[in-house]
Amino acid sequence: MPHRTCLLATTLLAFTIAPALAADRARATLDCKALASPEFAYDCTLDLSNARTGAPLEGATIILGADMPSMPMVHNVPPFEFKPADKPGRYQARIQLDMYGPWAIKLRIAGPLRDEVVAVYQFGAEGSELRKRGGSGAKKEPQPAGKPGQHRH
Ligand SMILES: [Cu+2]
Repeated sequence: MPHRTCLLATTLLAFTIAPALAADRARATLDCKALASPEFAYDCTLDLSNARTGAPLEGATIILGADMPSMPMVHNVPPFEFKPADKPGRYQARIQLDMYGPWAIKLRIAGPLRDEVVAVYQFGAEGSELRKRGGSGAKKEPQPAGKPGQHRH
């Protein structure tokens, strides 16, 4: 048997097996509704599933961290922990931010799988709206020229 054929077969086998060994990722859908008071407080519902199989993630531990991508280190929002809600894969948490605007929400997930999901949501008087699904390397959004002061404290 020519050595080259053998090597090719081994390579193909490795590629076939690789996806099954890859760590599963979580798919997270976050929806927050503003409370009447206090200001900047939200009731958040999180639906978690296995991104590959679509199966709901039960028994997960989820810690939410929030920061403003345009102003790192300015806000000091404590982490919030989600509690299981009314259906499999659903969790809820009450969070307290300190202003409206775009927040990078980081979800640290442990339990049935381990993952970290980051996305930017716009938080306003009604609730949250997904702006941008993030990877791990948070890219800075270009500030529109001649429109400063969008982010005042
Ligand atoms: Cu801010």
